[in-house]
Amino acid sequence: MRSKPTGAEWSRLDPIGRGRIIEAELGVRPEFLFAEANLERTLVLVKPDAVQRGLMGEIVARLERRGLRLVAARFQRVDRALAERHYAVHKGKPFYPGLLDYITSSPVLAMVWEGPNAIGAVRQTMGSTRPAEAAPGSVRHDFGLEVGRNLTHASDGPDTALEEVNLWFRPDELVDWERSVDRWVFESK
Ligand code: IDP
Ligand code: MG
Repeated sequence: MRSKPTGAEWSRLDPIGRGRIIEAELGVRPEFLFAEANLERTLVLVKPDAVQRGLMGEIVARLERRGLRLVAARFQRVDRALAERHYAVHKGKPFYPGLLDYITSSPVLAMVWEGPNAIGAVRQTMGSTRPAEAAPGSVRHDFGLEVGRNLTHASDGPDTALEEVNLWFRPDELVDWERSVDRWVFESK
């Protein structure tokens, strides 16, 4: 049984990676060891329709106000290769060609956000995939009508979050930082 990595080695690992190491190497669920273990990172895209409609600020503001912490951000075009990798799971579905056209049609704002249970929290803030079914108050409800123009992407689970963060950002682009308000937002701080 190896003890957990320390110092720089530890801080370079993303929270999901840290949790996995704790679980694999110590044989215990990470939440029993560290209060920070439910700290998750998730990939968020402000898709082309939301960028074109001037909703970047609105969407960032909602995530900030929720208490989530920004880890990385890049405004960029999406080439076909990146679009295909990001949406590989949907290859073969009827909407796949249209989805690739949509996501490559205009720049996106790609971001990583973190916080306690951030993956579920961000999905909740964005709302259900189909805007007509999204909860009132969610981004997709408040600004959308159709599934093919649903404004945002957010990772849907720990495995996809890790894969997507690594697909869109290099490790040195992920900023480890603390806010003075963290202890007023994160109970474990
Ligand atoms: P998600 O974005 O809420 O995770 P997924 O089911 O993973 O939803 O689908 C990925 C994206 O593909 C959706 O956000 C939406 O842009 C698009 N999409 C999904 N289903 C349809 C559809 O039936 N018609 C058109 N586009 C769709
Ligand atoms: Mg999805």
